Amino acid sequence: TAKLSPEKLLCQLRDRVNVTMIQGSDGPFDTSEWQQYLPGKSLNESVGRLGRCAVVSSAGSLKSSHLGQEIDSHDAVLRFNGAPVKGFQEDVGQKTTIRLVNSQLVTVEEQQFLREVLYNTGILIVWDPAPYHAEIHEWYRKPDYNFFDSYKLYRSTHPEQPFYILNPKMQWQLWDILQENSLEHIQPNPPSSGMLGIVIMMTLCDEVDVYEFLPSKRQTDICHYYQKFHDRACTMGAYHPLLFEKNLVKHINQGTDEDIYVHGKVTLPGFRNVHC
Ligand code: NCC
Repeated sequence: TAKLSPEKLLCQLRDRVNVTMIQGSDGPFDTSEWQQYLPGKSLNESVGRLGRCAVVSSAGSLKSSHLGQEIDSHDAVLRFNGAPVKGFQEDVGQKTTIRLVNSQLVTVEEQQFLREVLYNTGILIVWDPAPYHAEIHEWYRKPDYNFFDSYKLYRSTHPEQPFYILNPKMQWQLWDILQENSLEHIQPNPPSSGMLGIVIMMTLCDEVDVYEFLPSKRQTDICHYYQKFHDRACTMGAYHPLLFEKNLVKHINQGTDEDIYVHGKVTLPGFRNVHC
């Protein structure tokens, strides 16, 4: 279904998707109140220059994968939402450098988010679905989930832990590229945390290995490796354009089909290594 060559697609991603975190100089966040809460250091300063990185999807197919050691051998590991490592190290490893969470988790499960120790490791990034190409001010007045109070509370209790808010413009810059490269019309819903996390790591790392985003031979209807819940929509997508995301990632994969089948592993270049 892809219309552009893998090389051109990588260039589009590199040049059109602006991966930035909200800063104290940005629009409605340029108040003295917000200066207290937003991290002083940029994400780049917090992580430094990264070589090999791993992105670990939360898919049920990670179960019994024995990928833990391989995942931990990377310089940095990104995980999603409430995906645990405790008790699952053998399959998913134990290193967590960055955890990308959706805003629903930072509000609805606020109590859990504020209490659960799993969130206290690594760098946190929260994202919230914004209206299509909305201005930051418009989004700020009406976020999909109002996570701002919870964010502030978390920052007050964990001031040393870097915790960023993803600039919402990124999700639609990425969505536009997904749409342009698909023959079908895509529902205008933002990409999944998985797809956002992949592109975040492509901006920070020399090379990115993604695990079980494209399912291996272990593919299953079990939604997450850490829960018993069954739902095909977890792998194929319902709200998020997951199927289109997966087609795009398959198209730019630099690894082998065997690596996908056996390890659920895709290898992507960091944007530093994309030459246009
Ligand atoms: O399930 P979720 O995603 O936390 O998974 C993180 C990312 O892993 C990839 N994935 C997951 C399961 C699966 N079988 N195959 C996969 O490829 C996807 O790329 C996914 O993004 C989200 O994207 O934020 C999502 O969050 C959950 C939920 O809000 C959180 O887990 C917090 O509890 C959403 N589920 C529900 O709202 C019920 C999910 O739709 C998207």
